[in-house]
Amino acid sequence: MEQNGQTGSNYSASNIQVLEGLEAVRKRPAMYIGDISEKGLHHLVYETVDNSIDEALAGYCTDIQVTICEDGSIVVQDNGRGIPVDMHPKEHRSALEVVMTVLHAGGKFDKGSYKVSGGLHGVGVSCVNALSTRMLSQVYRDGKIYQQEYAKGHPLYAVKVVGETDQRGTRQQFWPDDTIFTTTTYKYDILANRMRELAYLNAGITITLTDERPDDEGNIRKDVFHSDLGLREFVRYIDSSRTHLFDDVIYINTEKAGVPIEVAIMYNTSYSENLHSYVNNINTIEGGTHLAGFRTAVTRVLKKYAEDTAAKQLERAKVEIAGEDFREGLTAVISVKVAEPQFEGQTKTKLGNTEVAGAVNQAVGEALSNYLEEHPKEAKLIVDKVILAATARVAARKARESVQRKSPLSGGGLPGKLADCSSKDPKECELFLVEGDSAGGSAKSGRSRATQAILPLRGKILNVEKAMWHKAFESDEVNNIIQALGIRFGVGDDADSKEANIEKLRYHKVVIMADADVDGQHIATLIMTLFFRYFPQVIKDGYLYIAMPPLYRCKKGKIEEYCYNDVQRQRFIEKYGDGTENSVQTQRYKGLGEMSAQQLWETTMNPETRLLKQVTIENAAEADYIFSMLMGDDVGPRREFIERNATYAKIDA
Ligand code: 0RA
Repeated sequence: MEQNGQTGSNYSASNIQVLEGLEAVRKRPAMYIGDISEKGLHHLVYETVDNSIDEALAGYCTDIQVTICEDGSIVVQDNGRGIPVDMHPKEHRSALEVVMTVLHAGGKFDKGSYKVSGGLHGVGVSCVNALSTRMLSQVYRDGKIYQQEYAKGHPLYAVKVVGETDQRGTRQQFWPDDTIFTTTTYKYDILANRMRELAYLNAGITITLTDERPDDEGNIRKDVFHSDLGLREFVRYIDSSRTHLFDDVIYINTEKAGVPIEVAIMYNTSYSENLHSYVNNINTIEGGTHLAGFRTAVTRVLKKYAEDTAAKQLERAKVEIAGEDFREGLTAVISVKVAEPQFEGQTKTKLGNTEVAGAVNQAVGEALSNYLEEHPKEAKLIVDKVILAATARVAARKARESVQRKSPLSGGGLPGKLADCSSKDPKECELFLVEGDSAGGSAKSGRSRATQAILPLRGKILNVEKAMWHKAFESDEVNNIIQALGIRFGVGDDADSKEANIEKLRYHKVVIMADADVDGQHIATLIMTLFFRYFPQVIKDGYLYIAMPPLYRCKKGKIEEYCYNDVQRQRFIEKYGDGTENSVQTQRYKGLGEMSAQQLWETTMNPETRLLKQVTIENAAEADYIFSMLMGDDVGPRREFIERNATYAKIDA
């Protein structure tokens, strides 16, 4: 049965303009969804889920089911009102078809929700449609099931009724186009992290994620994400491996100047500041006016409170307190809804709307002063911590200065252990941080001297997750890394600042090169922790990498190949052996030290043949949680995480 009296044959004729719109998406997909790699692929799901979240925020939907199907397609189903299917007055087509085929058509049904203009999301489900070989939309409404299918965004027939139902809602299924994306394999963990985040950001909604692709043991995975307390539970989750300064979550949920503002704050005994900010459910990695408003409020209120209640203590400590001291050990999630957000910055994740700064400043200021007045015991713990932070910050500067005095550095202020490259153009320079002196020696003789520098590291570097700020600057290995990179702290007026300045970064590739065993992974994690906590900008700008040395050298007669994982080795055996391991010789590399300089160059350092993994922060809140969990005191969750993620553990077993 045909809805709307239209037939398939004369159907697409009047819609040339629409199809051109979707062609543009296929021609330049990156312009619409960021990129065509794994990231863009997962974006298709976020885009689709966003529409269901909007329906939930409008108050009509409580459940969202996201399923990775066995055939690699994705289903997003909600129990909302269902996308309207009636004739669109201007377009002369079903509203569903307009939503599915017209760029940005979602806005035409504006429910007064906070839609995103530009930036990452909000491009509309029509983009998902355009980038899928096939898409199937079903609407459960008024007792009927309506349906339309598409190929690369083109409708295959007019919306039709295919059955009856007593359900309500929308079901979207799509098959991502493998001629567009570099990969079409969905990763459960990436989706799970975003769905968890969305559940925390939108209290009350239940998001169920199911992976129907069986794993090695034939099992499927499923998680139900739901949070009644929203951001209050989110900060607890992020800080669950840290020791709380006190148990309370300071919580703010209000509206100022028409801006809905939700903030949850926890203090812990660590030495880092962990702020996670969102605008319309989008993680604003680069911060912006909402974050600035938050920081200003915290500094203003705590400073006044400390001066009013702890004047003597401040005098005795003899240190000037800086803004960042008020935020040491502070974890906060800040979520605002902005009707017309302006996104700026390199990755368009920095909020530009100036009116939001004042709104957040006021909201947080009021709530925080009230909290301090009503909770003097907790307030004192915060003030003590602030004074300790200021003292440690000044000690850190003194430690840095004394290191520089004690060990006059080789020419240009570089550490003696560094074998630098001859080029001085950071864009083409690479620094290898190499585990152990012997591998360091091989790397030095194997490298391409013009562009590759080597810094050998002695064993495990300091775990900065557990160390106070100034301890890091007393560590030789940490100082060597900072000096080799050309990173400076305390630049400009604020000589003690903890904020790293990477303007003079000397290498645009910093490569962690560690053994492919448990110890090597630990060392790599320690180094990543240092970068993540002390100079995260290096990671955000895409400069940090991990070298992937081969695990095996497989040999059959004259044919020799390096294999970087077990799958490659298996392929070699199948291709050249008789299918069993016996005809093929395998050398397993236990460490970098077992390779000659020539082998190390060929397999791990030569830009033509090597494999590098780029370190990225996909989801900062999750990274924050994982680092504190991996590097903190709690053994249980760490073991669980390692068991689930460590492939090398299987090899070594
Ligand atoms: C506009 C109006 C109405 C529903 C929706 C949009 C809607 C869109 C999506 C996208 C995914 N799930 C959705 N659920 C609902 C309903 C208007 C009405 O019934 O009065």
